[in-house]
Amino acid sequence: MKKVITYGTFDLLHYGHINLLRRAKALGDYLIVALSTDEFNWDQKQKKCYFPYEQRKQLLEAIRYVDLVIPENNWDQKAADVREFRVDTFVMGNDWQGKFDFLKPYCDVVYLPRTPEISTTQIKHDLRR
Ligand code: C2G
Repeated sequence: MKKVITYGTFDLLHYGHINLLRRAKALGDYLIVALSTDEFNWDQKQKKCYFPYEQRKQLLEAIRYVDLVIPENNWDQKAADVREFRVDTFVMGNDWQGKFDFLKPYCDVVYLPRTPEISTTQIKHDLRR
């Protein structure tokens, strides 16, 4: 079984996220999503989520491409996750191009093109108008 992992906040879930998850799953048979916790988002990413972790987790678990959701508590857990879950491929959108190449000794590292013109930031901005 070919296992894929990806990381993110996935707040205000949108079709850009779904495009990423669909393509990530297509790279294997089993997709793990490491979902940024509320604390990690706030302390390390300065992101205030609209939906708390449990609700973002519930949304992700309802997606056909997603097989397992685990917490992302910090920036430094990726190599351990790859080993613990015997991951074959690490996937991120290419806004992270090159940032996770340190994982190459442990697994394939794939950066996929982002979906243009959609982001959680954009959604929040548009809703404020
Ligand atoms: N994404 C995308 N297209 C968009 C928006 C997002 O392909 N229009 C991708 C991002 O590139 C990322 C994933 O969807 O791979 C999740 O996006 P975010 O929730 O914004 O994730 P981020 O805050 O970048 O967290 O340790 C890594 C971090 O947790 C990544």
